[in-house]
Amino acid sequence: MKEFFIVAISIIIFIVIFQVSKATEYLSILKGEETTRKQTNKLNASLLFGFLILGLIGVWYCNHLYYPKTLFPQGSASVEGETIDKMMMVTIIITGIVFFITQIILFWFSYRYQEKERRKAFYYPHNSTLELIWTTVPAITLTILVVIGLRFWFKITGDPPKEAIMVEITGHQFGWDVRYPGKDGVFGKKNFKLYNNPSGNTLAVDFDDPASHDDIRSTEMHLPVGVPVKLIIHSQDVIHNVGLPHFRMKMDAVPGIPTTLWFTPKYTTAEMKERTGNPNFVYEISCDQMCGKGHFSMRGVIVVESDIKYKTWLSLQSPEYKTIFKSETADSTTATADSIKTPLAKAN
Ligand SMILES: [Cu+2]
Repeated sequence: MKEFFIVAISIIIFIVIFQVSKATEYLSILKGEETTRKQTNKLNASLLFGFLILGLIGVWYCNHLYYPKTLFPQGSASVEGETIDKMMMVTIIITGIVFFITQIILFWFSYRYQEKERRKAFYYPHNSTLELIWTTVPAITLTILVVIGLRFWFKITGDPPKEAIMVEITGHQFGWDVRYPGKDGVFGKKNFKLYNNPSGNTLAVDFDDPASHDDIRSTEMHLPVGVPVKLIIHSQDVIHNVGLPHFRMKMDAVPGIPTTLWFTPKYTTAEMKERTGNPNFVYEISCDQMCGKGHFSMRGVIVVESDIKYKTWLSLQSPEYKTIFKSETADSTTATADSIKTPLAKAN
């Protein structure tokens, strides 16, 4: 609330100053007085200088107020995210230096070179050397930044280390479903035609594929700490986005086109609770793509834990196949592919 009033008061002060200067300007035009015009000019020059000082204080104050509330001071919770933080810092430093130099010069010049008696403007229309410098230096700098970013992009969307685990995440309006490949390490095939809400097969898994029989489905994602994880990302309806701010990762979930991304969690959820001093800390999956009226509610949770805890959790999960075909599997432990398919075919 305090911040709101500070912003509101700043805006009101700005509007008042703007209106006063505008009124003074109109008055001088109406009166046609040379002295009033000169006074207005002087006032404008001083206001511009004041704006520079206030602006610089504002930049410092906002940073002081809001920086601790960002996720930056926590550091990246994934090994790969450290590179993102470094790239971000380099970009902020480079653009920050340029910002301060250009803004200070802009407002200082407006004040320093205001209209004065017997002062004549210096005519300086062109300088090829200067133009060459301010075109090539930013072009080279941006190219270097883009190349570093692209190399990183190819890394995290490429093949993960051999020991990586695979987790599938599917977005829908409005929530996330997570699937693990089970003991065989292979995901069962999917076919959108098999989507069946009443039976619970909303991920459209083809249960004719034996690889699907040990696949585990969950609404919460559990990950072991220190082990690379490759996310295979799907969407069932519109474009969503798997946003993992603590890990500095995000990737679009596109219907029909699976996307991937891998990273290595550095801290367990319990460690993050200590690091942040927040006993309620959870790793969050936020949908980073406006995907409809319930977009705000697409919050998923990732639990990062020790390898043992992760394996224990996984072993306690019942495969989706068993959950969906409870009655069939209870009758016969050797359910055939046909008997599995029947209830779906009937429901279709
Ligand atoms: Cu979404």
